[in-house]
Amino acid sequence: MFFDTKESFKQAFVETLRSNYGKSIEQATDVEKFLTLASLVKAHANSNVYKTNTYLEKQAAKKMYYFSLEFLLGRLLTNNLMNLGLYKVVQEGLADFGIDLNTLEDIESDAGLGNGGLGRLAACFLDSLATLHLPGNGNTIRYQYGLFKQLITNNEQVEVPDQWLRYGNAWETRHPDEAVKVKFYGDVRITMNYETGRLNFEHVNAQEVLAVPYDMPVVGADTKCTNVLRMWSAEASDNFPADQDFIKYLNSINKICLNVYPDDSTVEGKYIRIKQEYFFIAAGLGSIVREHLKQNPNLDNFAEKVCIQLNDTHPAMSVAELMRIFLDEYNYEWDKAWSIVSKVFAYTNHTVMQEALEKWPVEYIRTLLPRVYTIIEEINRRFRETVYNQSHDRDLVERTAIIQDNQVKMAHLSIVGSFSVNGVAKLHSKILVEDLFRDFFNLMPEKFNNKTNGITQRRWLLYSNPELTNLLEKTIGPEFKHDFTQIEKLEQYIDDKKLQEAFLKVKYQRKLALCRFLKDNYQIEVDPNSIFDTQAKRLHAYKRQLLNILHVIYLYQRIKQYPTFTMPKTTFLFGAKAAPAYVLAKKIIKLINCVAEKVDNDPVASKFIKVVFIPNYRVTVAEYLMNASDVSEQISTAGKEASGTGNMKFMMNGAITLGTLDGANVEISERVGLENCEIFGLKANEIENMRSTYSSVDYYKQDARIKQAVDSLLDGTFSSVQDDFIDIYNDLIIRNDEYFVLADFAAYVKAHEHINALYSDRSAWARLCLLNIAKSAYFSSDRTILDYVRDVWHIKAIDNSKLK
Ligand code: 26V
Repeated sequence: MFFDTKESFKQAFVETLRSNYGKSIEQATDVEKFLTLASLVKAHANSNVYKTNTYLEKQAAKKMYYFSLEFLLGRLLTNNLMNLGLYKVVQEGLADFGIDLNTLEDIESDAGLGNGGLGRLAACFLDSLATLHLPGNGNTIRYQYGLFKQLITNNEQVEVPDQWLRYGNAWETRHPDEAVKVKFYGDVRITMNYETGRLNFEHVNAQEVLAVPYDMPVVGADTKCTNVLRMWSAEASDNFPADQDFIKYLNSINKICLNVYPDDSTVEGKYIRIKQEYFFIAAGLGSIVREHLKQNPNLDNFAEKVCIQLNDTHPAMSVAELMRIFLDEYNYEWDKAWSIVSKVFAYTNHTVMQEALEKWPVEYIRTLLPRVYTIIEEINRRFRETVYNQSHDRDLVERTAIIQDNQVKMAHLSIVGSFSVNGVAKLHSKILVEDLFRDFFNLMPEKFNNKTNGITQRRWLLYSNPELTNLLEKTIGPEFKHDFTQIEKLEQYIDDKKLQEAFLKVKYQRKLALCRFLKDNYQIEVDPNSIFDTQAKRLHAYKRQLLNILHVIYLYQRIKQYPTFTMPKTTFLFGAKAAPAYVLAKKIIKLINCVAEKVDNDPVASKFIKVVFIPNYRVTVAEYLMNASDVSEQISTAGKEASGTGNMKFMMNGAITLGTLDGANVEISERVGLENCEIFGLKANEIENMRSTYSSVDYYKQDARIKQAVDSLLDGTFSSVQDDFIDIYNDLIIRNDEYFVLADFAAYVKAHEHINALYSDRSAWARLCLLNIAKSAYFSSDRTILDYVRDVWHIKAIDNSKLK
């Protein structure tokens, strides 16, 4: 039921509650009220989907599809109400019924369909695409469970299932009539077509799975343009051989969409992962091709109407699958098919970490996807030939091959099959062309480009930090809310003492909001008058949470040893999930919690420091945490963090970056100025030059502070369990500290001391924070999206006034 005023909302709410649940407001539960409200908002959004699609059909417009195994959406109610401009109407309407909108907002669970940065980036991109009236849809898996929920028990991470669908997903619509059949296993039957003189390839004896789409509207801000996130779910197909065990069949189908990134350390896990990857791209391509053929006589103009962004290599099999569709289903010749298919895909790389670069054993892909495998083989054969003809360099042919050593290299498949390859920050893209993909860059330099990541200022500033938004609006007017480049205007006011005071007040209010959140949800008490120094991101050795906690240990030891030691009271906040099979990362989580406990129980140390590990870090936690922080810890080993996006969220909310010259920190420091953030430590080239000669033991022996902090890992200070942290010790001392933690320790201590000095001058500090906000325009995902549109996608904005 449509509403756009308070009165029409109230009527729709009462009637829908009655027709959906047979209840009045007094009788309904909060969950029923939430679901009713969400259903009204969804209906509103879907009517805009209709308008958008009708317009796009008429225009025969080109569309972009973002293929990603992860979309870390978080909650959607606030975001959708705000973007639709209905927040106030609903808030006031509910208040008339005595219902607090915040209570309903808190019912919604996070859609945690992703691991971290890569998935959240995809969600920010969807928000910007719709807001900029651009036709860009998402394509992914409808996971039954999101990323695990993290509990901290006895200071350790424990994983439990994230039941995000417990109350159903209020935003989705199931479209069983648009299902696509996806085939696994079986054989390839090759027959001769005597009429055409060509070979026919058929995938036979396959296990067929039905991919059923669920669509969620993606609402833009102040526009009717509404895109769709299509999530695929695996179901049983009718086409099932009667002689097989159907329980086995059902079990294997259920595993495909069971959860985000199942453990792939086992053979079975790897098969499921490959199934997931093929499942969502085959379904996605199937429906895109079907859609195209409704409006076009054939696929000849496919690349003019469709562009597909591959979010990392997880959807890389798209290249081979689209070739299969062209060759086997629409009888294209290889060369013609390739000339079209290779103009459809663009690939984004998100990591240079060797362990994270996907390679699959040939045998797995051949077993699971026999026909697709033969196509990958042919792409590989032709590419090897091209490289050889171009270079006569057999080593180069081996290095760039797609199939090599009985493995399929998904990054190579992606590069060969795409017309564009990009990194996600300036430094990262430089490392791609100079190092990781150097050979490819030399062969095809025109494909490579950079697209520095961004975040949506709507979720990360306007909606989650209303106090700062109000202050900014009072200072520079409302234009920045629609055109974030206008935030630059703030720079002219940063010396205004009144504004500085007002900013510090806002920051304090946000600290109080975080304190309340921590108290209500985790019974954690934090002093809002302390410095909030935060590191929030996945736990990984290269991100160096270990450097952070070693520094806290060092402070603890100073406090205990020197009665005259003093420092501004600081709360060190951590939020981090470790992969369930990542033993070292889990130990670091335990260390952080053990240090937290030790400090809490020490009356002297807790005067100066407090350590907080926030359990179950997720989008909703980040919405409280980022804007309450004073210091943003971005301390990865230089050259390892592709971009980082948390760094941008902190900056936009007026926190000072304490970081290495890595990922987007480089561009943050360029924009705000080196003197207005705290950059420390070895640079990427210095790390590379040091790698062969580095000896962590030397640092350990020569710096008494390091020795004392590291020794405390073994002497029982932080755990009564014998050798509890010996793995961490060994990693630093015996395995020579792969991520240069000890090499950067001294510089890190100094950087903190400098930050403390800056913080003590409240007016100067506030000025710094305001300058950071003013310089954050570049890190809006609106800017990133416009860069992709200009250089890669070439899609056109919809004329909002024509959406009726
Ligand atoms: C995954 C893994 C998994 C296996 C163990 C090692 C390892 C190392 C890194 C990764 C990351 C995979 C891709 C990813 O999430 N990259 C992140 O993408 C963000 C958005 O572009 C970017 O801001 C982060 O810097 C980057 O780590």
